[in-house]
This record gives sequence, C-alpha cells and structure tokens, in this order.
Amino acid sequence: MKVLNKDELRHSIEEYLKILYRKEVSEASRMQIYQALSYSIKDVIIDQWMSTHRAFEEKDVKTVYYLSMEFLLGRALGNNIISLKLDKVVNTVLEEIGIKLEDIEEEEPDPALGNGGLGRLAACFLDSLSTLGYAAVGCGIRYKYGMFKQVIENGFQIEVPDDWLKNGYPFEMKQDDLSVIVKFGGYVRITKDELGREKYIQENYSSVRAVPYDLPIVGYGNHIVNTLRIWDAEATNHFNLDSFDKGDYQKAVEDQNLARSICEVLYPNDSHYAGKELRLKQQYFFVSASIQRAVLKYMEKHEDIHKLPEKVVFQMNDTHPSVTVAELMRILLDDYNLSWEEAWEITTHSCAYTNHTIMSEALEKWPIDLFSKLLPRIYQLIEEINRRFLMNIKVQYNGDPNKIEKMAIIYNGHIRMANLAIVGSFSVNGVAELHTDILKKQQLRDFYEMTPDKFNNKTNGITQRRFLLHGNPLLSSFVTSRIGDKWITNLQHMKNLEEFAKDPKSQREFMEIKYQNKVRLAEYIKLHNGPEIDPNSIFDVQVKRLHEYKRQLLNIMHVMYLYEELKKNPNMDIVPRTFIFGAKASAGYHRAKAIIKLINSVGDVINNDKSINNKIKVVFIENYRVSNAEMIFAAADVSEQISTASKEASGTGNMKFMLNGALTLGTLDGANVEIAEEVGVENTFIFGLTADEVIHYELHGGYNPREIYDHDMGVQSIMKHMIEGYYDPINHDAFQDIYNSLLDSYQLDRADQYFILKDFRSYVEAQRKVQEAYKDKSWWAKTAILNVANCGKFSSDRTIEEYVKDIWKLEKVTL
Ligand code: H2P
Repeated sequence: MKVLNKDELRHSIEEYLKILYRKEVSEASRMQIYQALSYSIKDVIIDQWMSTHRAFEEKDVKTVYYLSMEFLLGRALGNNIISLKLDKVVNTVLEEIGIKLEDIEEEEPDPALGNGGLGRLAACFLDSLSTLGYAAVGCGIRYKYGMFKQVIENGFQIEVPDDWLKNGYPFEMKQDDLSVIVKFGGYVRITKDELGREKYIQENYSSVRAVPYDLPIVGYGNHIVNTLRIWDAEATNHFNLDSFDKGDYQKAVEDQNLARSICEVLYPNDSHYAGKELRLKQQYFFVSASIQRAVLKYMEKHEDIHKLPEKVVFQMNDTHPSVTVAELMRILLDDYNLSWEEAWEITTHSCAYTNHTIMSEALEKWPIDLFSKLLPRIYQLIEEINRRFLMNIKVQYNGDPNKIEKMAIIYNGHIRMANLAIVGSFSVNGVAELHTDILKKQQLRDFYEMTPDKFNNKTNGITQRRFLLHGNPLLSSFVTSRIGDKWITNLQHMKNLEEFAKDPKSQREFMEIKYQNKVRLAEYIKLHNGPEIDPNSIFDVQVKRLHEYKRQLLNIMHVMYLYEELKKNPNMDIVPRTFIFGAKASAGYHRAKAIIKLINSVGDVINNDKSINNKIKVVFIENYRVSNAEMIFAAADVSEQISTASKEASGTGNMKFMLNGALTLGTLDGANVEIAEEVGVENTFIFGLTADEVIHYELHGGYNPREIYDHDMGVQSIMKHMIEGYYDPINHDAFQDIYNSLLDSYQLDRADQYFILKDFRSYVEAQRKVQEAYKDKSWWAKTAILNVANCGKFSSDRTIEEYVKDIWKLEKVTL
C-alpha cells in the first residue's frame, strides 16, 4: 500500500506544479498548490481504489447502488487527508512551503450537487459505507451548475451560478469506456423474434451518451475506497457526414441540445415538478445509465440473471429515482428476454425505497401525456405494472374504489412515482421513528395495511468524521484526550465522556473551546460582509434550507418580540445573544425569499440600534453550504430545530449540532424526539404542539389565528411593525404576503398553516428558559458535554449498519 512520507509528498507537489503550471513552489498561487496537493493525494487514493476493486471482485461481494439525484459532498481535500491519516505529513510539508492547510482548503470549490439534508445524507452514507468496508456505488448526476451561490444585496437574496468545474476538479476521473446510451422519445414497434415471442423495439428516438465520472469515497484509515459515479451527457450524434447524407441535420442538432441541457442544473427540491420535462429527463437519464451499467457489470462475472438480487441492491433515495423499477423491468424483459413473472421477481427483490418527506411537493407526479411521449416503452411497462397491481387490489379488497384512488400508480391522468416505488420495492423506509410512524398511520397507510412487512424505520445519521474530526479539531482533541479515539469509527464510545460532564476542569475547558470556535466564526462573519459579534454572547443558530415548515419565520418573530420588549424596558435582564441564520431559498419560492429579506431587515435595525447596547445581534450568513456549516456547528450554543411538528421527517442538522455540544431548542418533530430520548428531555428545550395535535387540527380544518392576533398584543405589535415599515421603510411591501399568510387562508393553504402564531408563546417561554439556563455556566457546560456524550446513536455508521442488516445484506470487507 502506497504511503507518503514528507519528502515524497514535497517532491510530488513540485512535480505536479511543474507538469500542470510550469511553476516552482515559490511562484505558485494558492489555487495551484491546492491542485498540485490534490493530485498528489489522489495518487495515494488511486492505489487503494484499485486494490479495493480487486478485493470486491475476488470476494464477489454484493453491492448497493445508492441512486440519488443529489450528493452534497462538501470539500474533498481535507476530508481525504484525514481519512488517509496524512494530516501530519501534509501539515509539515505545507509549513515548509510557508502556507496553512486551511488556506489551501479554501481554494477548493464546494461541489454543491444538492439542496439540503437529503443530498447531505447521501454523502454521509457513502462515507460510512467506505469506512465500514461495504461495497457501494453512489449514482448521480454531474450537474454543471449545482446549487446557486447566494449573494445578499440590500437584504435580498440574489442567485449567482456556481461554476464549480471551472478550474477542473482534481478528484474526478472520466470513464469514457463505461459510457452507455440512453434513449428518449420515438415510438415502440412490436415485432416477433425467431421463437415467435413479442419484441418491443423503440424507434425513431433521440439519444444521448451517458459518460460516467468517478469520484473516490475514501474510508477512514481502512484503505477502502468506494465510488461515487456521476453521469454527464454527451451527444451521440456528432455532426458527421452520415447524418447530413440522410438529411438528418435537424435530428443531429436536437441530440446535441438534448445532451447539453440534461446535466445543466440542479432543480430545487421544493419546486412543483409537474410539467418540467427536463426534470424527468434527468431522472431517467441517470437511472437508466446506472442500472444498465450495474446489470452489465453483474453479467461480466455471473451467468444467471435470476440471481441478480443476491449480488445487487438498488436503493432509491426518495421518489426521484423511482423510474428504476420500470427501467430494470425493461432491461430484463427486452434485453434478457425474461418472462414478466421472472422479471418482476428479480425487480422486486432488488429495489428498495426511502421516503424523506411527507411534503406533497416531493411526491412527484407526471402527466401521462408528457411521460408517455418522453419514455414510451417505460410508460407501457408502468401501465402493465399498474394493471397487475390493481388486479391484486381488486382481489384483496373487493374492488374498493377508495383503495384504488389512494394506491393506483396511474390515476387521474398522472403517474404517481411514489406509488411505483412502493409497489416495486421489497423495502420502504422512513428516516426517523416519528416519520415512519406517520407514514404507516397516515401518508402511506393503505400500502402499510396491504404489505406491512415492507415497512421499516432507519433513523438518519451523520458522519462524525466530517462534522467533528474535520470541522471541530479543538473539540475532537478534547474528546480524544479523555476517552481515546475509538469514537472516530464507533460513536457509541462517546458515552464514556459522560463521566466528565460534572468535572469542573472539563467544563471550563469545554467552554473555552466553544469560545475559541465562536471567535473563529465571528472572524469568518466579519470577513464575509457580516456585523461584528461578541463571542461571549449566546450563539443561537438556525441553519438549513429555507422553507415555511422549518419556521425561520417563528425564530425571527421572536427576535422582533425580544427587541421590542427591550426597547420598552432598556433595563431588562437579558443575556447577550447573537441570532445566527443561514439558508438558501429556492429561486422561485417568493415567500421564502421574503423571509430572508425580513431577517436581514430586522438585523439591520437591531444591529445598528446603539440604544440596546449590543444585547442582541442578528446575523444572516451569506451562501450557507457544507464548508461553512462545519464551522458554524462547532460554534453554536443553541440549535434551533423548530419545524411544525410532523413536518420535518428527521433533520440531520439537529444531530450535527448535538455532536458539537449545542443544546437543542426544538419541537417534538423528526429525530428531535430521539435526540431528547437519548440525552434526556431535561437536557433539551422542547416546546410547541405535538405531531398528533398538529395532525388533529389539520384533519379538522386548522385553527383560527385571528383569535391569537386579536388577543395577544405582543404578536399584534410585531406583525403590525412588519408591514408598517418599522423594519424597512422602503421595502416593507415585501412582508405583506408573509403577514397575510399568517392570518388569511388562500386557495388550498389554510391561514397560518404552519402554526407559527399557535406555537409563538410556547416558543417565547422556551427561549426564556434558554437564557435562564445559560446564566448557570456550569449547568450549561455539563449539559453540553452530556449532549456530546449521548450522540452515539446519530452516527451514519449506525444507520448504515441497520440498512445493511435489514435491507441490503452486504458483507463487510477488510483489507
Ligand atoms: C429532507 C427532509 C429532512 C431529512 C432529510 C434526509 C428532504 O431534507 O426534509 O427532514 O432529514 O431529507 O432524510 P431537507 O429538508 O433538509 O432538504
């Protein structure tokens, strides 16, 4: 196994600087050193990558294909250095060169191929799969532009394209020889083969060449390297003489355009996809390419296609890749000539589905017309899957039209992709206990009643390697100095930290580390257009995608309330607090963007009001993403997890904060419930309606927020100020819609459908308790340490072991 010593690394960096840029170390820019260092690290990875492959092949292990439209990777260089345990060597060499690793890391683009939790979960899962020694391939799309870069101008979000590939990405490898063709459109001709069997042939189609780019996923210290395979599209039909001869010029142009458009952009996950043909093209494109490749690879070493489920499992990350079910059927029927029964048996033993949200916007539905034109053969197959499934329903439920209405795959002119995924899978899982419960009892109740054994829960997790070892080196050393370093690969070991929770020296040291991390974040904020903030204040943080159900609005309304109280009573007893936000709103989500503007306007007023003596500050961190998230989690005292109960399937930010010793202020939603269970509810600040209460209101037409508005003068005052220009004399029109959404129903949306006013007082009270608790530094330090000590359950290593045991059945490989 290749390891690098200091001299070899130095030599390698020098060589790459020469080859790539014709430069000496002393002349090279930081970007050039970043590239040269990354290539040097990649050299080490390549050897491990090859030997991992060899071992997987020799042992003929089963592989999970994790199909996901999103992988929110974060930067690779630092993480790879840590996983290869090369940090000391790298630091020594860079010191010689006179540059810091952190500065070099800053040169790396943050591949933002995802929106939020779902994509980041996929990245954590790959990290765990490699570290635990399981064979896995992540399958996704190589978007040219991932998530946009967010710039805040005059308080408004502006979206700027993020051209992450502009300087080349050193860790990727193009694998031209593994390309496959993906077909769209045309029609299906039915003929008979020589044995008289019906054959379905797609004709007059457009096609693209799917070209894989492989990224290494390096296991921690175990020499295992798995692959994330992201697909790019190239035109099949170059402008060759052939096409001109046939008068096919138009088609050649179309194919070029098709290839160019498919991988261009990442869609926001809260947009309504209906009618967005390009989104469906993306889905089929990467699914078809991935499944074709997986089957080809299996057939290289095996003879019997019937045994595919023994060696391959396809995990569909949410509804987006659910066309997998039909694509696998197509390959088995059309390419391998299996009977329907044989093909269905194989498909339903290879496919598994994870549901990540009950928000209806994510349960994709496609109009039949659009779908059947784009994917004529796939549509035929879905029709047949649906026909057979409806026959089962009819037999089992006496043709009950209610059951058909809820469960049919094709209904009301639409194809319901979640239903396809459920019917075609042997496993359906939710991502936290509460969420899985809601799926069983509400959302997917009929499916659960029909096939209860398919349903299971897999509470999400996060990788402690990125979010503690890499993101918070001070706290990592604190932990390791006390309990050793086993926690890096087995987070349950954190439990041993519990005995230090009451130790005054550990408490002081913990608070000092938190302070240092707050200083680091304060400097970052200042450097990135933010205000000056006091590291002695409570850092109260809410960072996540902006969505009404996540209730950033509730948070900022509490800030407005606190400010107004403080104005009325300047001597009010208050512990200085910095409210920190970070969030991107999808470009078309106007209300979410108005909430960002509101946060910034409120911040402007408060941060510039000398009369309150810096007691509260509001910061909106521009362009929240994985790389600054690592720093933010490390610096947080309070973790805001305040979604409307029942709406946040799990949350994973909540776990990252806990791991870094922040205390949860949250509703009993998603994985917050399990966090409270693990650390003890007395060591969290829980407030608000429960999921049952929310669901009860929803089933009975909601509640009347006007009553609260009329009687609660605090609420009334902040709401009036919102629209009267108190926080923004020029742009306050932007807030009228927010105000209306809280008081009036509009079309299908009930007034205050996320129960912000309903939970307001309970939130204010919880916030008051936070402040009281913080006054007792020793209690706070003890509780923070207890949070770290009890986060063992929330490692993605635990989640992956559960997937492996219950769903994937993979073998562990050691090298
Ligand atoms: C979603 C859910 C989260 C969940 C995550 C991963 C879609 O992510 O809403 O509750 O933790 O998937 O399962 P997000 O909202 O963060 O984009």
